[in-house]
Amino acid sequence: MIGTLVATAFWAMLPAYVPNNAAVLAGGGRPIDGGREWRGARLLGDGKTWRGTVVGTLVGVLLALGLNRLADPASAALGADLPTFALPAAFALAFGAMCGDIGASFLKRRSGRERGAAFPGLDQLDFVVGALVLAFVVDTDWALAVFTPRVLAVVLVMTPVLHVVTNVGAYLLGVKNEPW
Ligand code: CTP
Ligand code: K
Ligand code: MG
Repeated sequence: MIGTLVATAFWAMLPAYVPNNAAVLAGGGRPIDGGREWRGARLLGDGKTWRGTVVGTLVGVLLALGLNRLADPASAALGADLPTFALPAAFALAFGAMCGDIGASFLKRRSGRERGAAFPGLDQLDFVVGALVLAFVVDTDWALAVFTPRVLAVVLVMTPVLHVVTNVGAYLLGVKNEPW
């Protein structure tokens, strides 16, 4: 019961989990804010680039399309009813995750935090909120069917744990500058 709930939550959120990690690998090049400042601090900072955002979104969408092909066998194997992703939903999850992360950087700069500074709580959930909000806006019926209250509860508990584990892992591997 709880196993299928966790499997469904993880599966449904994978297209939102992967973009930020892809952006870390693909990042570099021109910052989205073009170096502009607002009220004495960078608008977003050098950590939010066009390349990272575009590649991250693309990787998330492609992953969702790949999951679509695996949905039937994976559902049968796990005894779960794993959802497929229509293109609008796939895009909303991936791009929404990137937007949530970008919005968090905007808030970090407004609160005097330099690039790379930690903002506990926000760091672990910014992309989830962005992904879910955009998914509910773009494909409301799909989002209501997939993200039931119980699945949402699992997502909100599971995501911070996964975020900490993947970021510490990326830091230890040397691909990320900070372990958050
Ligand atoms: N990245 C990117 N574009 C994005 C998001 C991330 O290029 N939209 C890349 C950047 O190279 C960034 C790295 O991924 O430095 C790590 O992402 P993150 O931790 O979100 O950025 P920080 O550098 O920590 O900057 P901030 O303080 O603004 O979060
Ligand atoms: K971040
Ligand atoms: Mg960071």
